[in-house]
Amino acid sequence: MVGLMRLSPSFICFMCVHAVVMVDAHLQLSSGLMSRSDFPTGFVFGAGSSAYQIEGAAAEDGRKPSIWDTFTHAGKMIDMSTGDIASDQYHHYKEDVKLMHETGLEAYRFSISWNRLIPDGHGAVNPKGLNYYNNLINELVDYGIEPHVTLSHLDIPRSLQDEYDGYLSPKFIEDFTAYADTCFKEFGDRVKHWITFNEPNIQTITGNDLGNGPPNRCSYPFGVNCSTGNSTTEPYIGAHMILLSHASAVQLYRENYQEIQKGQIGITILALWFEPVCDSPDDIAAKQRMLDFHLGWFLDPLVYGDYPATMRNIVGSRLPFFTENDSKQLKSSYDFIGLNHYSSLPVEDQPITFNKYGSDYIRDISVKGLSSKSLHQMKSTMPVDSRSLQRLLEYVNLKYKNPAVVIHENGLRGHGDNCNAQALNDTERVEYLQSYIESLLLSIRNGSDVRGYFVWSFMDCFELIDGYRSHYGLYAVDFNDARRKRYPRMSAKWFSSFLAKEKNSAKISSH
Ligand code: IFM
Repeated sequence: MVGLMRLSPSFICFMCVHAVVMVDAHLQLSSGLMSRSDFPTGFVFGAGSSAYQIEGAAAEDGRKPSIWDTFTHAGKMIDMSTGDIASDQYHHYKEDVKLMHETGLEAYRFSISWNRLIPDGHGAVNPKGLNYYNNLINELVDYGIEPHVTLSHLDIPRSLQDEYDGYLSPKFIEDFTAYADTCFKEFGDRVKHWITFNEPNIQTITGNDLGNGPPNRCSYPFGVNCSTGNSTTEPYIGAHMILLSHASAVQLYRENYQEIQKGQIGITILALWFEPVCDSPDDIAAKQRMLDFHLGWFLDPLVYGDYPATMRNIVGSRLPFFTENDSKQLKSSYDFIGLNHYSSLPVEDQPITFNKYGSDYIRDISVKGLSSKSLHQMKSTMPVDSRSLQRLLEYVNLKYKNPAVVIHENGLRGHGDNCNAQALNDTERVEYLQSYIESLLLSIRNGSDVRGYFVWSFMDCFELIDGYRSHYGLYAVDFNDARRKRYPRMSAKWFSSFLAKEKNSAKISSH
């Protein structure tokens, strides 16, 4: 029949994925109705950073290298960059905190550099490192900005890597707990929100499977440019040790500090959402496998005390086992779960792929969607679909007993020159943030227990994926300027006015 054509399955698949993006554009247009005061009492809005990405002063005041210093100094970044100076917050923290205050931030999420505080990973505390973090925390507290502190944001002391392969060794648990102890003891009178690890579910994939992040370990035929490693076992061993280290630090906090300091502690994982490319049973099953390997890998042990059955079935004995005691210690070892959410990815069932950019973890999951090229590129190609956040939060609510959740990272990547007029007039980012914050509000109204939201990132910094070739900041940083001058983007102004609304209405209502 003329005029009737058969759509090829691949075209139909193309449409399912792209329809999502188009519908979302409509959703964004309808926004603007929400305000700060729509969020529950106690809900906190902030923005974030991490030590290696923002501090600079890499060789100053007694700081010794982390695995990131080793990686960047070996010329492993695509743009050959390092975090040696980065945004230089180490020298500009006072003006940065003032900027946060002017923006109206209620909280600032940053991480402590373990190797600045305890340069050898264990042993003596560096007084200058201690002084720096005390000053930063005091400055925040003076301005009424809550410090939310990550203990390990993908960086660990190089000395521990050299000594015993870092988080691949059980020795890591003891050293991490001792480091956490120092932080609780020194800063816990003012810090009430602790995050043990940031994105361990990506750390071990990039660091020990693909090798495209520190500690740059992988094995043939997976990953690229590693001199040593085992992609088949190390991601699982590393994640296991990190989980046990987290549980040990939480136990210490609960036993020795929580009652007096009255803080909260949790862990933060990268939490993408996944959509099956087609509605076929195979793709739907692939989506669930992906969720189990991505979220369940950490959330199942934390909520239920063991890895998801899917993982055990597929990974077998390469997946370490928890003792009864481990499981007990892990279960409920959080006051909140931190989720870093950027968007959703299409997932397609795909039996076994091998190529030199492939990942053994992805081969285990047998999905296509993350496997091609490399995992570290994924965020640059993500479609914008703020409903992915609603789906994620609903899934976490239903599958993991509605835990308290904090969205610790959400933001939009910009590419290229970060200080030109177009980069400063970042209307796309404004739309992105507005649409995601709206989705968040809808999720809360739908019953999710979300306690906070942090934009990634407060200002441009050294990006883990591609150094200074991309940026997420509300503020641009001129990396060609010795003083690293900061410039507000449109998104900073938008976020500021969004946050100010409540203050205005609060003032009005108090009269
Ligand atoms: O910059 C990173 C951050 O360190 C961890 N989460 C993703 C961000 C953007 O790539």
